[in-house]
Formats: sequence, structure tokens, C-alpha cells
Amino acid sequence: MSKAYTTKARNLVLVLGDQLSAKSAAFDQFDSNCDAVLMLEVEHEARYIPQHKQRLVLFFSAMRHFRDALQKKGYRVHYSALDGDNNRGNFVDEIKRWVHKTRPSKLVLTKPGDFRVESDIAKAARSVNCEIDIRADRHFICALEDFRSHAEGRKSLRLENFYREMRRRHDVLMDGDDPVGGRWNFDQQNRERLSDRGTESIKAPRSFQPDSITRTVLRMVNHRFADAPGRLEGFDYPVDQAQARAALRDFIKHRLSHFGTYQDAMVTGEPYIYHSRLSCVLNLHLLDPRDAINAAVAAYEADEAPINSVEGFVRQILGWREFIRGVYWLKMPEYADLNALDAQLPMPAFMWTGETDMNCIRHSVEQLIDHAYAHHIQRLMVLGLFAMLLGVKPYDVHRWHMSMYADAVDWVSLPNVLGMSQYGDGGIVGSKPYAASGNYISRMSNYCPDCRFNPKKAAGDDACPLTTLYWDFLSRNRQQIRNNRRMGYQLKNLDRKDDAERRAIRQRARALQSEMTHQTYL
Ligand code: FAD
Ligand code: DLZ
Ligand code: SF4
Repeated sequence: MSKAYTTKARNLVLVLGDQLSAKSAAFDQFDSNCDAVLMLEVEHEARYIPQHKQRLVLFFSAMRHFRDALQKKGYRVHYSALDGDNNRGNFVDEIKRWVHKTRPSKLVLTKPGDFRVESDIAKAARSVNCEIDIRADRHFICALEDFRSHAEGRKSLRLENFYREMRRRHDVLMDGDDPVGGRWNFDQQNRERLSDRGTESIKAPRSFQPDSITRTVLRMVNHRFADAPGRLEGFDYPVDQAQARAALRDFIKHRLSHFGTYQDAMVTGEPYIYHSRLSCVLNLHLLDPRDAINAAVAAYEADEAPINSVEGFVRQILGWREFIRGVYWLKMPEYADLNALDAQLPMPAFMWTGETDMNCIRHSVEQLIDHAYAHHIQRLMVLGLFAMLLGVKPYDVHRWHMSMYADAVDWVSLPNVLGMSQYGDGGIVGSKPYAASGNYISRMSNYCPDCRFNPKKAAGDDACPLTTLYWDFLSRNRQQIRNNRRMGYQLKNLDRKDDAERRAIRQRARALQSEMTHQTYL
């Protein structure tokens, strides 16, 4: 150990908490005789936004497992533990300290997943006159230059065009020039609700019980971050590559075949339904997205899963995941400030606590508190929808999202939240606001029958707040959305309401906005 701390390094390879793969470009030409690895647990990353306890355990435990794996390979690893004596608590000061200590000729790293972190690290290296070599992140399938070329000359970016290009370029689910199954998209088959099938036969994602490393981290987080949001009981995320691969196998075997059909369904007490719960291991680089795609395609070829599910899953990873990342790096840093609908309200405090009478919000937030997880439609069509209809500032919704989800990293949370769910980017990620009333939630979930509100009603004390706020959203944003052809039908329905009804909706919406944002958390 003492040898490791005193020996100078040729290259100092910095590995961040979401870059836990020895195949990454930062390790190209790594020579264990003269190079060293640097991993930093820093308080600032856990506190710049209050973060869910399970998210903290996931990052710190996965980092420690990766450290051990590298050491087993014979790599020299300088690991700054959060509770280490000299830890200076942030990337900039820690990098300076370690550069002084190891005097490398170069600081090497893979491109971070957060614009802020990349700028800070570059600044730190400059301040100690250390050359820095930031290498492309090969964990993603689409290189950033290729995304830039895709975007060049296009008036607007659309997932569908990008996705088809990716299918063709990487020859995924292709039959010559045609898509396997004769169609690019099976969404029509993928909107079933679960009421008929029931949930008894669904096998929950495989649970990974904490080992001694994770147990130590659990104690540390419980002690140091007692006031962080979320609950730690039941933490069972995969934290190393072997567990990540086991989680993938479990999904392919037990849930992929129904993934497509029920991907939009929502059920009380069923956080995962047929979803994969692979976002964390993908985002921490414990699982390569190509392996996830190949495993799903192999299941289709072996007749173990139907095309609507396999295509749906491939679309999420080869399409959406890569598209979102492309948009982030194409549009940052200006993207973070976009606020096309000029929404300015703060996030209500109950979005952290779940203390509200709205059943859909209460169940979804309680699920977040327990698991740091919600599936796509809960994010988009319950939690995100509610924030947009209420009029919360898009960047604040992103901050809330970073604080409540285990899988949130800036590159993926920001375009999904500010862009897709809040329409803050005015249509870069999606072509229209995902606006819907409580009727949508009533159709796709079992939240409404036990709720004290009525999803069909827009005014009155028992009116569903989402339905009231939906009509008010259309009305107050009419100017900004009236030229969007995809909003025409919704605006026409708004026009059918008479003056008295519109007045009642407006009054109730203002009351809801003021009452709900009276108490905030951040
Ligand atoms: P599954 O439903 O099983 O999907 C498989 C995989 O596809 C996911 O693991 C994920 O890697 C990928 N994927 C699907 N949709 C997207 C997408 N829109 N963007 C990127 N990857 C996608 N995903 C994150 O990983 N981190 C986030 O912070 C995040 N924030 C989101 C915020 C909002 C408002 C919305 C609408 C979506 C967000 N997503 C985010 C995308 C998606 O909801 C999650 O990836 C998914 O719910 C994670 O659960 P799962 O692994 O069970 O996914
Ligand atoms: C989320 C997180 C946390 C809580 N802690 C650390 C840390 O101590 N060290 C680290 O390298 N990364 C951490 N992360 C992830 C970062 O906040 C950030 O998302 C990534 O560095 C971006 O690539
Ligand atoms: Fe949510 Fe409205 Fe349904 Fe209640 S009635 S669960 S608030 S959508």
C-alpha cells in the first residue's frame, strides 16, 4: 500500500463513479509498471444536490468493487475513500492533491457524463499544469462526431430517423435493407394495460443481497447522509460486472417476452412490471449496451421472445439512450437554461415525501423512496406530466430527478426531464409537449379507483388536479403551442369548453398552483 502512495506515475488514469469498465479508452495502453489509476469518492458529488441514499450506496459500492477488480488485475489504484483522513471533498482539490503526490506526465480519463464535471476536471488539471487527455467514451454505440454529422443540416432531430440509421449502420434486427418483422415500430401492440392479465405471474428483477463491501457502505451512508432522501432498507442493486450480467440474464429469461406489450402499464405496488431495471448498470458502465442488445436479439432468434418486445427493448437502448446522449453533448451548456414555456414554479415538497392525496403521485413517490426507481411511463406520464402541468421550472424538475433516482446522471436526466417530459427545450427531444389529463392515468393504471379525486372532472373540489391543470396548461400556453400541428386536436377540445367552465378551471388551477408550491424542499 505505502509503495502505491509514493511511486510516481507516468499516466494517472482517473476513473469516475459512472465509468466502471476496464474496457474504456482511458485504459488503452495502460501499463501497470508505470501507470496508476485514481478513483475519488468526494462529498461534493453527494451533496451538490441532496441525493437518494440508495443512489449513494450504489455509486460508492460499485466504485469499491471496481477498485478491487482492478487491483486483482495487478493495477496500482489510488483510492480516496469518502471517510479518508486527507480527502478534500471535491474533484478539483482532490485532483490537485493527487497530481502533486504522484507527479504524472498526464492525467487520462474517459469523457465524463456531466458537463460540469468535465469542466471542473479540466480546470483542476490546468491549475497544476498537468497535461490532460480526455478520451471518447466507447461505452456508447454512437460516437459524438457521428451524432453531430447526423444532426448537421437537419431542421429538427427526431428519434425515429436516428434510430433507423443506427439499426442500419449496426445491422441490428435487419433483414437486408428491411427491418426484421417488416416494420420499424410495434408501438401499436405495446400499449396494453395489465388489468386483464394480472401481476401474479410477473417475476421481479433478481435481488442482489449486500456483500461485506456494500454493508460497509450502507453503514457509512446511513451515518453520514442520514438526512438524504429515500430509504435504504431493501437495497439490492447489482454492484459489479458479474451481477450486472446476471441481472441481464434474469431480464431476458423472465420479463423480456412481455416487455413490449406492457411497457406503458402502471400498477400499484409493482415498480418493475416487465421492465429490465438495467439503467443503473448501463449508466455506471457495468454492463455494455451492446451486450444487452445482443442478448435480446438472440432471444428473438431463438424464438424465446416476440418481435414487438425485442424491437421495443432495442429501440430504448440503441435508439433513445444514444439519441438522448447525442442531444446532451450537441446542445450543452446552453441546453440547461432552456425554458420554452417560461415555467417558473418550484417543485412541491410532496414530490420528495409523497404526502399528497393524489394517489398516482403518492404511489409513485413512495416507490421512489423505497427503490430510487420508477419506470418510463411513471416518469413521463405521472411525475413529469404533473410537474409540467403545474408549471414547475424545468431545471428544478431535473434537479429533483437527480436527487430521487439511482440511475440519474446529467447526460441522461437533463434531456429526458427538461426536454422530453417538460418540453423546456421547445421541441428538440420530442415533437410536442406530453400533455394529458387524469383520464390517461386512469386508462393506463389502477391508481384512480381508490383516489379521492375524479379523473373525469376538471372543476370542483373532487376534480382530479391533473385534469384541471391539463386544461389550464393548454389554455395558458396556447400562444407557444398553437402552431404545433400535433397539438391541434387537444386545442380544439379546449375550444369546446364554454366561458364558465374555463373560468372555473382557471380559478381552481391558480389555487392548486399556490397551495401546492407553498412548501418546497430544496
Ligand atoms: P427499461 O424500460 O427496461 O428500458 C431498457 C433500457 O433502455 C433502460 O435501462 C435505459 O438504459 C434505456 N432507455 C429507455 N428509455 C430511455 C431514454 N429515454 N433515455 C435513455 N435511456 C433510455 N434513464 C436513465 O437511465 N437515467 C435517467 O436519469 C433517466 N431519466 C428519465 C427522466 C424522464 C422524465 C424520463 C421520461 C425518462 C428517463 N430515463 C432515464 C429513461 C427511462 O425512463 C429509464 O431509463 C428507465 O425507466 C429505466 O428503467 P429500466 O432499466 O427498467 O428500463
Ligand atoms: C453520483 C456520484 C456520487 C454520489 N459520488 C461520486 C464520487 O464520489 N466520485 C465519482 O467519481 N463520482 C461520483 N458520482 C458520479 C458523479 O456525480 C458524476 O455523475 C460523474 O462523475 C459524471 O461522469
Ligand atoms: Fe391521479 Fe387524478 Fe387518478 Fe387521482 S384521479 S390517481 S390524482 S389521475
